[in-house]
Amino acid sequence: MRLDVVTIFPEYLDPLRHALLGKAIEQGILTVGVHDLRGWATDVHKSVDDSPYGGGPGMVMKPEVWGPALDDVAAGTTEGQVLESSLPHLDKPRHDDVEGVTARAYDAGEDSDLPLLIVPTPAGKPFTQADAQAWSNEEHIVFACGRYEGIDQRVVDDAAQRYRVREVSIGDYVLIGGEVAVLVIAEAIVRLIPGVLGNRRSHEEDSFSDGLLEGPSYTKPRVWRGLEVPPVLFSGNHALVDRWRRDQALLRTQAVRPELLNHVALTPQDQAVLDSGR
Ligand code: JA5
Repeated sequence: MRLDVVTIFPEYLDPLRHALLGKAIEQGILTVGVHDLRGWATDVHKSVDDSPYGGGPGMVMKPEVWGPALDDVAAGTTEGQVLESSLPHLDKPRHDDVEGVTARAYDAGEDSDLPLLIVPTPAGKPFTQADAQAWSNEEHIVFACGRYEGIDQRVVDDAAQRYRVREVSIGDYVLIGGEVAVLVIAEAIVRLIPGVLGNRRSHEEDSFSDGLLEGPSYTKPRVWRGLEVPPVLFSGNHALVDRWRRDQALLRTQAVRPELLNHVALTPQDQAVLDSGR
């Protein structure tokens, strides 16, 4: 997978090269390019923003800077890092280069060969674990980081000619730019790429994977500051342990995120646990 990020604060994305994502890069599973938007500014002051039409506070990011930046990053013609892990997909014939396939208008729907453009914004659709799972199969994802009051909307509208565009929110709060949201989304995606999470069999026990929050976990010592580990975890009875963990997940979900239960298939036993409600 190749990830590109366009931002006016490239150093904010340094954590992408650390820990889990750094390991994926070393393993050759992931290539990351971080691009300074000001590299596409044309005036002497390298300005990337201007006052909003219609008035109001703040500044809006300029389309004449963002347009060429996203064109270049889509084409992979940016200087700097070689597109190592993404080279194979560039060799692949495009669908409309294949004999018998007729090129169609690019607004006739989404072309699955196009890279994915993710634009974090509090006005976007909520980013979910299902999105992370789906996007972990992408070959090329580009992130556009806004600052100020955001990016001129025509940039996002026009980018749909070269990308599959997704405007996404990571939660109902305001940030000063998209950079931190990119770190969140990138980590959620990359950890799901096969081979990136070293010693994990599957992600089936992750919170949200069965629609429930995960219950509590414990390790040694058996008693710590007078607090005991629940005895069922020493029973050696795997069925009993699994049932207890399911009960804990159900009860925690009911307590803190009850709306999630509307999308979970509940057995009569699950329902009884919830009704006994603690
Ligand atoms: C702010 C210019 O979902 C939380 C988010 C807040 C926020 C995001 S995502 N992007 C921006 C932004 O501000 O680009």
